[in-house]
Amino acid sequence: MLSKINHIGVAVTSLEEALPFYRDSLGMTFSGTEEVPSQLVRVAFLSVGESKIELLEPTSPESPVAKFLEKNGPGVHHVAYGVEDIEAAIASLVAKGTRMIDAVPRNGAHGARIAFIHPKSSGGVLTELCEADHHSH
Ligand code: CMX
Repeated sequence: MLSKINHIGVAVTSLEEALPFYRDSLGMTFSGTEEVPSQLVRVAFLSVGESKIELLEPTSPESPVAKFLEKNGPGVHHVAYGVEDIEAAIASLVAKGTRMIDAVPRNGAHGARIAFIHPKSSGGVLTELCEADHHSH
């Protein structure tokens, strides 16, 4: 069902302040920023091999990332797995009793379709399913 780890999300208070460590100190490839209105975040993408790190900055106090930062401070926020067919993956998880935050996929960054599993159903790790946009490039 899962193809690979697509990315790891890291909550930050400021993309500008967080970027130099990843881009300059760790030497990751920075491929730009994008606002994701459906998630109330602005994200910066960095890649290392075929894996990505997604830095997440809240765009509103209502953002789930703003709430996370308030409670925990900056740090690892979620793990996202690539899936070929997100509806099939959601249906299979629901059939096994998993609690979804998104029972219907939403639009994520880079034209991907995403859905979150509730951390109560995944041992405290916020887990995302991510179906890449096959038409993009
Ligand atoms: N990782 C692990 N646990 C988390 C979490 C996270 N990132 N965010 C919240 N939680 C936990 C809280 O600690 C809390 O646990 P307790 O009940 O034990 O205290 C529980 O989930 C509920 O959290 P809450 O603060 O009471 O409720 P929220 O209103 O913050 O809702 C959640 C939590 C997970 C439903 C919400 O944050 C959500 O919908 N997240 C998914 C969407 C998201 O994070 N989008 C941003 C990423 C954007 C992107 O990648 O494009």
